[in-house]
Amino acid sequence: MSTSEKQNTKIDFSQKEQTYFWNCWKFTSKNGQQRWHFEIPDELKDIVQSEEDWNKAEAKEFLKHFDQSFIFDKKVNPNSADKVFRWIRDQQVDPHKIVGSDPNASLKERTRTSLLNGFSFYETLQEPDGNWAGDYGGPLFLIPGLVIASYISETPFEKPMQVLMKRNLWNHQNEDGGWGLHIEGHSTMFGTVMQYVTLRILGEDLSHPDMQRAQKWILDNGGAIKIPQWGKFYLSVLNVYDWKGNDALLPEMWKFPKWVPFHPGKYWCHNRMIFLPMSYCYGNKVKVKENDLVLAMRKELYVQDYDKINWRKARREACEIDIFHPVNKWYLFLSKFTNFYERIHSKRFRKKALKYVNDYIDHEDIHTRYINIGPVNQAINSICVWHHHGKDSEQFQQHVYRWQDYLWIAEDGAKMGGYNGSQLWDTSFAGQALLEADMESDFPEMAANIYHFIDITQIDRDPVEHKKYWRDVTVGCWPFSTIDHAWAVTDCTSEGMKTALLYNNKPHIPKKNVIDVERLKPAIDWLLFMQNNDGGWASYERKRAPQWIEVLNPAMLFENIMVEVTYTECSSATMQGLKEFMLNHDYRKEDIKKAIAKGTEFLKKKQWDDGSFYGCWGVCFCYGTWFGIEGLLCGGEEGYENGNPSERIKKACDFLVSKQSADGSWGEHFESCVQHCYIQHEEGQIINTAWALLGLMKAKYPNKEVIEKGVEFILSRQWDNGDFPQEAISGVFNGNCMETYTSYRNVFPLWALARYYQYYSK
Ligand code: LAN
Repeated sequence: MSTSEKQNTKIDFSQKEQTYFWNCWKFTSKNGQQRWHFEIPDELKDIVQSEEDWNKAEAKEFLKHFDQSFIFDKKVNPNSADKVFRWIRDQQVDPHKIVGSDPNASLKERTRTSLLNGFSFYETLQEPDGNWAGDYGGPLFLIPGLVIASYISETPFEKPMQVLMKRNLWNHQNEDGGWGLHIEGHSTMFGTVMQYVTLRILGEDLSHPDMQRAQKWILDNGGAIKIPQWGKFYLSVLNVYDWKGNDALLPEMWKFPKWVPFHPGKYWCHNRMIFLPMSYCYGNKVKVKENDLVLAMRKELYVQDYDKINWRKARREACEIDIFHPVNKWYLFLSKFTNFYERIHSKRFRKKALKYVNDYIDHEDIHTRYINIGPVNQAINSICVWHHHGKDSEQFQQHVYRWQDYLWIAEDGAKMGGYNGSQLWDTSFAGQALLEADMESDFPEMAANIYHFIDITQIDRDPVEHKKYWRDVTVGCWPFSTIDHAWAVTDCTSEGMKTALLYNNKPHIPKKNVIDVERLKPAIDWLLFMQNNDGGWASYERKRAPQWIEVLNPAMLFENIMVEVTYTECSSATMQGLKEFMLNHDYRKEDIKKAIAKGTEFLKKKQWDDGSFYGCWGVCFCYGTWFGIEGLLCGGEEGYENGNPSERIKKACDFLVSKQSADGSWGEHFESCVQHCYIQHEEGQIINTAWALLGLMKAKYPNKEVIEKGVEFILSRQWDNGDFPQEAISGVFNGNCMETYTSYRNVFPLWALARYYQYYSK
């Protein structure tokens, strides 16, 4: 058949199954770098040879059905279940071993069967280099930043990606027409306006009834003038909000003397690395050129005439529904000075400050190999780099290359992850769960690959001129995701190190390179250095400024973003890592002992009167209390093994037990994080159940009935193929935004079952 004949063939895409379209996505991973590529199906190869060809009738017909195959019903569960990734894997791997379960067998036997099936299944998802890839979505404010970066730089995504980005937004529109801060959240001005402009950039307009519903939500709630600070920033870059409507984001602040307590160099690194490119854009008033779309959006987004808006007043406008953390009067006071300075600023000084900002952005780009610390500064840095170095520059092209590292394809479309993945984190937990089940010999390749990934992900470089750019040296530590990312985190370093040490003690696990004591010493030095004066550990850095700086938090949507905060989870994990090291090596033993003792005192202060611990990175009290218990035990508090538990352990266990439901499960709603009090989910959740059980079993909680009911609940939820269902969202950051961790549904139930199998069934 000649090419022209082929082109005339009408392909009936309506007859194709959903998986035909899913199969257009190919996934690759190298050293943890996750990338999805769209591959044109054979039937279309001759028809679509360039981006313009997507306008041909047949290609459009394909895209229509392609789009429909990613329709997702949020009402069933707003959390997608990584079906595309898991389906693709299922096609690639040989069927894994399934052990038949005998319902009459003992709980111990059934737990063993469940573990074997669970790990067999989980092994099919492991990447050849040892890590687990997965959906790290959840927040809805990330893709808009990236789409704005692609729009201003005239670097569009390929058509199928655009289609799925839109599909993802449609899938997550709430019934009232708006969008939340994250997939389970109620509609907010920030969420709704950001998705609205994203859809407009991607080609939708008000002829679409769902766009009309979105617009109605915005106008009914006061219009885009009421978007909180980050939104004001993004809209200003888009040129649909005046830069004058922002409080000054002065690049000059980087030139403050170092002793100033609110010097931006002292902010929590995520906030610092976002303020950095924001100050570049503000200093240069970067914006999209006025065009038809800009003019149209100015009309669509406001209740008042755009040209008559009082922008100075607009700075203070914010939609009530959005406000989680109101701005403080000190912020209002200080911004009077910064806003005044903007009016009189010296051009020479601005130039000098911007030069430092540029160098700093380049520094972050080079150190993280253009991934950047997170999705927000990836997008805004891209805008700055495009503006400063130009579209054809090597630097900008490197950014564009890395955009893909953040994009994930699932059955609900294309989304931007909260990080470039959670590879090291998930792999460490999987490694520990496998060892605790004592099944490394049943899954030798999985075990060897886990070790390999931990080995190749240990950070191999320090930021150059680290002091100039407010960084610490981090060689020998571990990141949350990949070696390319290379920002060290306390608990990731501890979990990575702990896993390495546990595997080192298993000589039968093959290792290409051994992570020996010399390689661990720098991590120990860093962890000891990272302990704060209050005895606790923060996330990436030591606390650099007093907590009161939080009064300058302008974001409204998040808490604890201004300075590092010491956390139960990071502290508990670090103490456990240090202890494991001390059990194996003598290096700095006395320092470690002191650090653990001080850490224990810190944890005691974090315990609430009811015995619980608030979790900052997982939902919520179940997560925090699990870490609290492990940390206290690590610090020497007594569990139940001798029938004489310490008061604190007893209280923590009593708290957990008081939250168990009649069916044996624990189920906590993400609102616990937001409202700072335990809120029951209407359904039992396997992940919460696993965390509660892990804590109770670590303390050797003696009431077997409590534990066994929980274990039965987990077993009852496991599927025949060994996988577990995706339930409610389980991760959180800054008190208000939720985050998907798709691997948690496998790793934590298996870990809890492992603990039960080993400790309680003997
Ligand atoms: C993460 C993800 C992992 C998380 C743990 C390791 C679980 C935690 O114990 C320490 C903190 C850390 C590393 C963490 C910090 C905040 C992050 C980076 C995130 C929750 C992922 C996304 C989030 C980031 C701040 C998103 C951007 C939004 C802002 C409000 C700045």
